Amino acid sequence: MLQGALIGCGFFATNHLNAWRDIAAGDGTARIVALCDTNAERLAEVAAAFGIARTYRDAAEMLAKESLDFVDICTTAPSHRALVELAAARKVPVICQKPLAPTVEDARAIVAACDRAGIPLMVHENFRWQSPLVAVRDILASGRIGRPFWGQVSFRSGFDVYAGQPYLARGKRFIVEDLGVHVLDVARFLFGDVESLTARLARVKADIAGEDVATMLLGHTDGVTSVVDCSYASRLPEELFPQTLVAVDASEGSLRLAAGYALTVRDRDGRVETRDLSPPLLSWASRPWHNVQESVLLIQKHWVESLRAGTEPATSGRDNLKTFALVEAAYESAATGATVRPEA
Ligand code: NAD
Ligand code: 89V
Repeated sequence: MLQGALIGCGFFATNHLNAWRDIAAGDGTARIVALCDTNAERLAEVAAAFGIARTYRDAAEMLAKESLDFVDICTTAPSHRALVELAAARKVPVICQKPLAPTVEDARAIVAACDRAGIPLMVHENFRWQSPLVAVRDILASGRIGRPFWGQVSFRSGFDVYAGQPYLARGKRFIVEDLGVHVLDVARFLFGDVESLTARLARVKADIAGEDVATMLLGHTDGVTSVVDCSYASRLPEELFPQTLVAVDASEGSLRLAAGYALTVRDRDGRVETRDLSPPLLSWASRPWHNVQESVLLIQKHWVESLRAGTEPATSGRDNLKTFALVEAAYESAATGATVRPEA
């Protein structure tokens, strides 16, 4: 059984820990043996909730004392580089939450540190692991609707994300950096790498520092044109947080993943299929987060499989730099008004 430690016991970490507990109780391939958080109160609370006795307030001390097969970093971006570099110095494989870093320089330094140490790095970029989105990708790969030429990946909501994650209201960069990174990654997952990006951003909510609306036009290298749009300022008849909607038009058919995980496919023979792709509600999950929570379990299982097999995880650091480049390109395009060629 692989022995891991989790660093950062805040808002999102309980999802990681619940998923690790499922894995330990399931096929028993991995478990969390130690926890670290600089906040003593939070550390004690989470340690008690998950029955993890070995706790540390300093990651360097934990890495020195524990014999670990991996660390799972679930702190916010400003701390990622220093924490990954500590793990890399001890050659401990790393999972690091998104966004990988606050700057492209730090993101590249993180990937380089792991490469130099010869250790795997997986960015916890979990949206592409949501089962409805995996099902969409499988349909595209099957050729049932032919060759995609247009797509839309859309996340529009008015959900109060600031209540659980107050730091989201304070950053000069907000929706593209925090949520756009997921949705842009889904666009890459479905339609391939991107050669051009044009973006417009807006701030609608008055009392936040960054942008809460983004509309991006992507030119994919395989010829697909996609629209990726995100909003936390949309007051819709039905609140869909945190659903990602997808539309694809292809040479022989089309596909729509609509509200409520409702899939409609018109295939190359003109047949129309409708399917409910609602994700399961795991025992520890709660609506409306359950689709994200399922994806946390799936990406962590993938990490364990990759680590055991010695293969590169789907959202490795190297892969994630390409998604990170789209985030940078979006901010550059919005600032200059130009179409930008993303640089990984
Ligand atoms: P949070 O602020 O609630 O928790 C972070 C925790 O890390 C805090 O308890 C803090 O004390 C601790 N910490 C900070 N620096 C540390 C250090 N150097 N050593 C040890 N502990 C340290 O943040 P959160 O909302 O849980 O978000 C954590 C990360 O998860 C962010 O990067 C966020 O973007 C990401 N996130 C991802 C998803 C997803 O679906 N993938 C969803 C929500 C949040
Ligand atoms: O998934 C995330 O990274 C979250 C949220 C869905 C709120 O944007 O921060």
